[in-house]
Amino acid sequence: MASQMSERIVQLLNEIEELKARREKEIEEFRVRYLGKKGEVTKLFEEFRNVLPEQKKEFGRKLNELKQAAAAKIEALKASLEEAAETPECSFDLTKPGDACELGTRHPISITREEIIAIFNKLGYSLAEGPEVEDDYHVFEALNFPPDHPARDMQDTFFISSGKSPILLRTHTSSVQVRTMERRKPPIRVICPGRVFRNEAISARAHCIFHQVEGLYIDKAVSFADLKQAILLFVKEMFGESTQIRMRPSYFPFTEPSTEIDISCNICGGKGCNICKGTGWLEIMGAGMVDPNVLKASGIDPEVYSGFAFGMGIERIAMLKWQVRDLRHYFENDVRFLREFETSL
Ligand code: 2NM
Repeated sequence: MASQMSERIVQLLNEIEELKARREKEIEEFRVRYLGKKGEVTKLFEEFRNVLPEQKKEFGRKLNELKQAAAAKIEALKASLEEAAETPECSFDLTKPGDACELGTRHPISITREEIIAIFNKLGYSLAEGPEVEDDYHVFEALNFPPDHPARDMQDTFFISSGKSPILLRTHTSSVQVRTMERRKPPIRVICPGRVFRNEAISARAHCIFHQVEGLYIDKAVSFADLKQAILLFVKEMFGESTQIRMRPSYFPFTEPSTEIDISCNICGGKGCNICKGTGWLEIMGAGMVDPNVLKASGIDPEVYSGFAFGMGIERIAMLKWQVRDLRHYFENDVRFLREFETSL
């Protein structure tokens, strides 16, 4: 009798240790099977009565151990089931918000270009664009450049093909204005933004690729006074109402007379500082009355019409507006530089 009970206790201990449950219902079934009123462990307690008195102590201890082992196993199964319920099978929580995706910023050249265009749009200028790869005629010939002009030299211009009518990268966007004059009758009011290319060594002040905006206004009786007023209005919108302009005589093949335009230094207000090198003035663009030869070449009668044109480098305007010290920043796209313009979106 005693050895039978011993065997049964060891058997049940092993059985209980092996128990596995995936549902709460299974755990309850185990409890009933072992610890219920008619359960296996309960049955052994009933048989305990028949155990010889001198063996009662030992069997009592063994039985209590079995009962505790069964109860502990059932508790352990319940706990692991609860834990499993808290850790879903799919480790992705699809309801969680995603990682924030950082937004880029507008490039200062784009911000400046759009601001320039918007100002001239208000004055009635519309946008015109043209090819970056051009022919000699539209970049030089039609713009009154003499055959031996230094800009036509390999030193200054990137040539794609040579020969009688070379193909090249435009050195200014004036070629777009030539194409506009060829196609359209006056009145013409266009603004031409675009990339231009010059064979120059890269430094803080020069780059072989840069951006220009040029403007052209042709109608009957357009005068130098109209040019001056248009530029003054642009400058006040761009750099502030108190900005002054000054015009210095200059020379371009495509305009006569020609002028270079300065603005009063927006840093020192004209008193003189290290930005304006003590002069109180900053050069911002070139302009002039379109040469009659240029009008004639594109089929516009200079006896009937006159016009003015101007051109500026976007990099330079942006440099003056935001005190950028080195032109190379615009081309390196270092996010620490670009982030500076976040608020200008
Ligand atoms: C400048 C300065 C002065 C200019 C002239 C023309 C055209 F096609 F009408 F003749 N377009 N742009 C011009 C005039 C450009 O840039 C410094």
